[in-house]
Amino acid sequence: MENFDTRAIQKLDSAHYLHPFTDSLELSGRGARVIVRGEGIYVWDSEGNQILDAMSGLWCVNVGYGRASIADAVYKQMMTLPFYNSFFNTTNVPAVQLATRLTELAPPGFSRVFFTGSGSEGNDTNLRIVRRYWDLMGYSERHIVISRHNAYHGSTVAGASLGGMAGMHAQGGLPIPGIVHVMQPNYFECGKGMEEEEFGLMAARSLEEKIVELGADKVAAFIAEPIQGAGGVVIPPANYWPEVQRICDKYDILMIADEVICGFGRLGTMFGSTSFGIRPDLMTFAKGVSSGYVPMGGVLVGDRVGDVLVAKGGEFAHGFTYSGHPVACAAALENLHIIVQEKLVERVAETTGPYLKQQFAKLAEHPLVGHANSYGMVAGLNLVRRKGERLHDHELFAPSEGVGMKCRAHMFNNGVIMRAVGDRMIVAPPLVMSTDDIDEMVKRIRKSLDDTLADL
Ligand code: PXG
Repeated sequence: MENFDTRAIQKLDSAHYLHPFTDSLELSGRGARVIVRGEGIYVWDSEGNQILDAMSGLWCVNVGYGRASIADAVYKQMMTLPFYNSFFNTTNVPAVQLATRLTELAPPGFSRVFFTGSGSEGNDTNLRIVRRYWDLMGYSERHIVISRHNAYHGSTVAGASLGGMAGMHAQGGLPIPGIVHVMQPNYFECGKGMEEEEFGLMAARSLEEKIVELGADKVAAFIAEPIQGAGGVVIPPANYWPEVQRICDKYDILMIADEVICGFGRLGTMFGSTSFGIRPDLMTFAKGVSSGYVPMGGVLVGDRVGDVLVAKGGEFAHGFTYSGHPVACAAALENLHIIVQEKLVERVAETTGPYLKQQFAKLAEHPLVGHANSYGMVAGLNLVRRKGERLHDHELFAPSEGVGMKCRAHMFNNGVIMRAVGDRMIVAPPLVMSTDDIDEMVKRIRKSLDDTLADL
């Protein structure tokens, strides 16, 4: 392997590179870990450490690292046509092919796609589309979008506003007007004193209460991730989504499913909405659509909205230079080919998803783990100081102790990457994992839990 001067790279890094969601001063003190290579489910750092990437990069490398066929598709497209825009009555072949393919893979009734460069831009696009839709329908008063606390919908001004992250809202006067938030269906954190089903209904009905409070004639849409990802892999109670769908139908509110994490096999279905019986009008996608090999995102537009935009809309004054970028589309096409060809969605549904669930259930026996759950290839476990009889009896650590971050550091040192959301440790591994790979991942996680416990 190539030799790297890690210190030199770190010095240049802290001098010139402002990282996303990072305290740059703190990072410059410790130096960033330099990731230099990936193959399959592993990445390597500049010191030669092999690390099992249980976060798929950032919830995106669904087909794993080192896929030559994607690199080949990208090379071929770059040499044929590296870029052309789709603005002025022009199009390009990969964009047409990818739009067609996505509508084939989507649930029935999604005939159209709007391309962007990221999930954030996808959700900005959603905000523009739903307001435009209601304008065209003659209800321009319907402009408010309801989202949920702790949702993550991106980091652009609209994306961060749609998201429900208090830390993001505190910086820069967000959310922008016309976006409001309701409860998240997080039973572990918010359901004390209630049965899970009772809590599920209450969380869903917080949406109905908000609609009634605002007036349904003011509400354009509800946006949500089928399972909240960055918010901590929040798997809702089984009765939550059916009730939310009922409420949206009752008040004729458009449903936007943010499939940026849940899409493309993560939950054992091509789109997470299908797993929960959600009937969205719009679906945001990014990440897994290209497995992160190149930036790509967009919105799958259901016919209720798409037919109106096209038939009544005239010009829709929205778009990006890189909407339908031919190279990104070529990468996504090959990535989707791999997902279908290798039956990765079926693998998650039938084999690795159930196996991951079993293994995480075993991790729940660890003295530090108060609760563990999973769905398809996302899973999380909650670190607790002392276990109680039931879910809400556990004694939690104080946030200031930073136990999750300490545990995350042990994970890195033991060669596995997990994400810490407070004291909830989460994984979203590549969908190409085998059951043996899951065993290896769980072994490294268990060792790191032991090391964290020894620290305390
Ligand atoms: N929607 C969802 C559901 C996401 O998870 C976005 C939109 C935005 O996508 P872009 O491509 O604009 O980043 C995301 C992104 C984390 C973390 O801390 C998660 C994301 C991004 C950054 C950090 O887990 N998800």
